[in-house]
Amino acid sequence: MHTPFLPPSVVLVAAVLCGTLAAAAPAADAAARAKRGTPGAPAAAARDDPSRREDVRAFIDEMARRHGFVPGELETLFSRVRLSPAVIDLITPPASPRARSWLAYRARFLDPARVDGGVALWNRFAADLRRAETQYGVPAEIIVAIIGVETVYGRNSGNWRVIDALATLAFDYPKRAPFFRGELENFLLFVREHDLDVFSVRGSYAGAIGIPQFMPSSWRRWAVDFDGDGRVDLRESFVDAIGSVGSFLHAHGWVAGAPVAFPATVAGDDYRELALRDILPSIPIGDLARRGVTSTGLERAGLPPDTPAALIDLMTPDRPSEYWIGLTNFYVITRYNRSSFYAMSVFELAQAIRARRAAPAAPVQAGNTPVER
Ligand SMILES: [Ca+2]
Repeated sequence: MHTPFLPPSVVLVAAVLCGTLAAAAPAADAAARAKRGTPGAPAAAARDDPSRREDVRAFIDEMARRHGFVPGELETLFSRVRLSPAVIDLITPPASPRARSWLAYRARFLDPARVDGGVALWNRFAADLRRAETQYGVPAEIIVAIIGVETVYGRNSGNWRVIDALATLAFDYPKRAPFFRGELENFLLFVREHDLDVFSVRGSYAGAIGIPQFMPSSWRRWAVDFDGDGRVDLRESFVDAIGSVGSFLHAHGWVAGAPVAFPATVAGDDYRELALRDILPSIPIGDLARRGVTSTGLERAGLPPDTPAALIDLMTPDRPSEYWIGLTNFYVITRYNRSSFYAMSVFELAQAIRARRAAPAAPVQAGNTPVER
C-alpha cells in the first residue's frame, strides 16, 4: 500500500484526536455547544478553518444528535481539516462528453504489466480466491481484475487524507453533497468503530480506501474479515480485500456461473433507443434481434429468451462505437463504479488475466478477448 508517513506535527495532533470519537455524555454535548462561539465568522477565516462554517457546524450537530459524537471534539477535528479545490477539479467530469474515449480508457487498464500483475496476485492467493469463488459465486479473475483496475494490486491506493477529500466533497461540491455527506458520516463512524487515527487514513480523492478502494459506507456494510485475524483490514490484508470484493458483488446480485457480456453488432435504427437507455438490463435478449442487435456469442450461450440485457455503447470520438450486450453480472460490476467503461475494463482485464494464467507464453491480445464465461 502506498501510504507515506505523516509529518510529526500531524501525528501529534492525530494522536491527541485519536480515540476521542467516543459517544458523548449529554452534559459534555451541551457544554461544547455552549462554548462554540458566535456565528458569522469572516469568509477567509471560515475557509481556513472549516469548523467555523455554518454548514460544517450543522453537520457536527447532526453527528452529535444521531451518533453521540462530542461536538467539541468534532470541531477540533474539522478545524484541522484542509478543504482542497484540487479534489473538486479531479472529480468534476469533463465539460464535453466527446472527451470520453473508450479506447483511451481501455488502454489505461489493458496493458501487459497489469495482466501479469493479475496472474501474480492470483497465484499468490489462489486458495483464498477459490474460497471467495465458492462462498460468493464470483470468479477469481473478476475479483483480481477489480483490484487491478482499482489500485494496480494494492500499489496505488491513494494518498489523499480521506477526511480532507470527503469533507471537501461534502461541503464544497453541491452536485453530490448528499452522497458525500453520507460517506463522511460513515467515515467518522468507521474511524470510531476501528479505533483509527482519523488523519492517518489515506485514500483516493473521492475518499475510497485500501486495496479494493471501498467507500466508507461500503466498508461498513460489505467488507469481511476473510483471513480470520479478527479485524477487517482492507488497507493491508489482500485476503480481506479479496473476500470483500466477492462479498460486495454477491450482495449486489452477482449470478454465479452466469456470463457477463457478449460483443454485439448493430444494424438499422431501432437499436439506437436501446443504446441511450441506462445500463440496467431492461430488454429481454429474445427481443434484441428485432431491434437490430445480434451476437453470435450470446446465441451460442443458449440463455432463456427472457434473460434481461442492456445494449452497451462504448464510444470513442471519431470512431464507430463498440457495442456489447451487458447481462446482469455486467450491471453488478457497475455497482462498484457506475460506468460501462469501468465494467468493461474489469471484464476484459479479467479475461486477459485468465487467458494469460492458463497459457503463460501467449501474447496479450490487443483486441477483444474471447468471451465465453
Ligand atoms: Ca482480517
